[in-house]
Amino acid sequence: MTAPTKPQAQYLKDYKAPNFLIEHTELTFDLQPLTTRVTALLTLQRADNNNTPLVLDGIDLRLVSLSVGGAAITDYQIVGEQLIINNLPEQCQLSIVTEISPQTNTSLEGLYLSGGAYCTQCEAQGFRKITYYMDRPDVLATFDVTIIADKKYPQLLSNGNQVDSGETQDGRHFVKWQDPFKKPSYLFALVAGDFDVLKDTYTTKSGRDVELALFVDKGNLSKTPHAIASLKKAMQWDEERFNLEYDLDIYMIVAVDFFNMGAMENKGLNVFNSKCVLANQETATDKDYHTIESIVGHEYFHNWTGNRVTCRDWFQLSLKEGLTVFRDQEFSSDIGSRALNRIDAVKVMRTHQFSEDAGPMAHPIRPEKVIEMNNFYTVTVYDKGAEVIRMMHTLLGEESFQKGMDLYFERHDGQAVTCDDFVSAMSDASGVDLQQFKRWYSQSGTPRLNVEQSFDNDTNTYSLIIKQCAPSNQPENKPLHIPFAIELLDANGQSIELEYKGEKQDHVLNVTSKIQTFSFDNIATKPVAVLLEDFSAPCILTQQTTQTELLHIMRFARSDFSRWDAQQQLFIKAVKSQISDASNSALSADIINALRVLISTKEGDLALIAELLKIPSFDTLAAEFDVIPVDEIIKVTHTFEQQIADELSDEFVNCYNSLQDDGSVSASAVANRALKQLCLHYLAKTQKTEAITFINEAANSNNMTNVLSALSAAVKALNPIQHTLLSHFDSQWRHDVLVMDKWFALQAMQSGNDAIDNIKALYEHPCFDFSNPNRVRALVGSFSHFNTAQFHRADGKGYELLGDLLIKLNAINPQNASRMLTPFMSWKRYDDARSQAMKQQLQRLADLDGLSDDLYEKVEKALA
Ligand code: B3K
Ligand code: ZN
Repeated sequence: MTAPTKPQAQYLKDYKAPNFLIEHTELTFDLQPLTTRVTALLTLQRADNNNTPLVLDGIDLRLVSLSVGGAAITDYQIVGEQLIINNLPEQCQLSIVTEISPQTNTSLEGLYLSGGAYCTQCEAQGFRKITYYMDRPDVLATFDVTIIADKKYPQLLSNGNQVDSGETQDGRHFVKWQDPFKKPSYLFALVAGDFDVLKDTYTTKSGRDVELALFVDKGNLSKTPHAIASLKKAMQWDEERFNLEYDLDIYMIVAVDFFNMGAMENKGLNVFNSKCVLANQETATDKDYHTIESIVGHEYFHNWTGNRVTCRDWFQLSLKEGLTVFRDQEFSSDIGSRALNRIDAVKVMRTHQFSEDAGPMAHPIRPEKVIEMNNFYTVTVYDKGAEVIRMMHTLLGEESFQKGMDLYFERHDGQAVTCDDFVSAMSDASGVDLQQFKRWYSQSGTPRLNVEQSFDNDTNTYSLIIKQCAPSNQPENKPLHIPFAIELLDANGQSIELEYKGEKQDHVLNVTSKIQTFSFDNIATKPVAVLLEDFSAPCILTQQTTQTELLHIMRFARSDFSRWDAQQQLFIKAVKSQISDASNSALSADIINALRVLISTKEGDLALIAELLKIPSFDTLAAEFDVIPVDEIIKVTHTFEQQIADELSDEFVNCYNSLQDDGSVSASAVANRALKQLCLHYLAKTQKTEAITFINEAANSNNMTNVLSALSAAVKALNPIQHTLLSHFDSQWRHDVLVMDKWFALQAMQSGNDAIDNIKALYEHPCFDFSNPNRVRALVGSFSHFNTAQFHRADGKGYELLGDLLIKLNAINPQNASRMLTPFMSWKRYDDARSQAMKQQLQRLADLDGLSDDLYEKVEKALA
């Protein structure tokens, strides 16, 4: 027996421009579940001067024929996943006929048949599962696509504009599409199915009418208005803020049930996971509404940042993803609450991204080595990538940033480019030197900033000494250019004008060296400093701030984000202090009073108040420790929550009663529900008679936000009412799998000792399906991420459950398996017993025959 070959890594440094161009691609699909025939006609043009062979990528394809100008080609080899053709002329039309089997393709990559529809997913390298091709983002071609299928699939869709349709001689039908914009293969899409369609139109700023079409499974039309309204908002926002208009005559979105991620920005034909499209008040929560709006926006914004200008190679993924996340965050902030959106983004950074950056999968936002590209659609490339764009925005200001965007499109429209090209456009348009800043693209790890403050009473000078330290896992890192925003507050909570020696100072400090001092004078008394205001850089900040100072910031900072940040610090300090000294067993009266003021006065944004009353998540607290004290964190947060619930129970009842809910999705109704939900969360932990009344009332409402807040409060508080509520929910919603995902997620939170057995029993539930990523994530993903006590059980049974699942998913859907593996990546951060038990599961995977590249890459790094 020969040992399986080790998957090969690709390196950024090895990039070579393609030796052939594909100027035009014609594809004909004859759709059949087990044998779909794909005929590809590629118009090739040699791009080098050597007689190098044409190397095409292909996986799981049956080659039927290969010819040039009608003559069969014999001078070729198939080696592994490549088709190598020798001695091709300078220019030619290459015809390739292959066969594939969509029905047996459970990887949800390439062309697959599921939920009764044919669908494709080509990013990053799925096109090679459809036909032999130069499946790389820097090969751009125009596409003509003909789809032939049985009439039970009335809608046959692809990119661009429909140019022909009709019947075939054998009673089937066909549709032909042309996409006039050159695109790489990863943006190709095909969908064939029987859908309901919601149609609409949008008139662009320059007066062009664009047809909008949203395709959903039959019977779901009532759940489409929010997505289409979101699309129109996104189109208008991109015109107003970025001066970018849509370019084709039609924009289509198709919602499918089987999808590996949220959505995909294929040119003119977005494919969406149905959970990121379908919503009405009965079935979707306010959070779902927000997510849908943001993802619809994200995919739409890709039309310029990703499609019109794309990536030269996959190492540059953040070029389109970091930038597009920045754009979608700005969209959500402009049309909603900027503070809440910032809080959400920073939570993701501080929990998931910082932990990725500190663990075995740490990579710069522009990675340099990749085995399986799908493993690099990460919080680092996306969210840290967006923070890097945001820092440039902070350094340049909105006006210059927009000039940079204009220059970027002027230079690169229709091209496949690099992150360096983007930074050059920003720097050239603004005159801001971004040379040192570019290190953010090549250095991984989270920089630490140690800040010391001093105040000189004699000169009325206040100084900040900022030390920039390389992350401990990247000791060689060079100093970064960090925009460090601050606010100084006086004793009355007023913001102090920043000046030094008679000159005004900007509130964004340019930190560029390992150690730097910034001084401000003309300050009467020692100020309270709000540091890293709005999280102006993705860094870990260490500072000695007292509880009194944090309460002052929480009350007075001009940035609502920073008020929340101070609240987080207060709780983190309290949790740490209790863990290190059990005699500090309660939150101080000052903290409780600050919370009491918030809930009683209800001043400002109610959704923000709800955030200010939440204890930091397990992940946020875990990030504070080198070795995560699982049991202690669970115990202390439980104690603190109980204290807040008991001491403020009257306030929660009053607050709950005072909040009106008109059932709409207006910002104020959403904020009201958010605060009601918070009240319910605490009240469920008390003996208040109102608690059960409120829970029942919310659980029986016809608004899913209220229903779920009742169920979740009951489950988390171990309130016996949970059993009746859960079983009622199951019988009410069994017909709607997306709603049932919420139920699976609640079931996954069960904290009794039979939690693992419950989950195993739920594998048999009629709605559960291992091949559907939504189901798997709802049940086992929620368990491993949020049911901390049971997942991290001392007997290792929680880890074993995940290990068993990963082995199963490795064969069904490696991409989903790899995503589900994440909790094991930080195994070294737990106590000995837990880390050994997690390692054992990783070892099981390492020993598995037929381990996918996706899992191999992460398991190998984790165990290294
Ligand atoms: N570009 C896609 C993600 C593709 C993931 C491939 N595994 C969605 C997005 O970021 O918009
Ligand atoms: Zn994206």
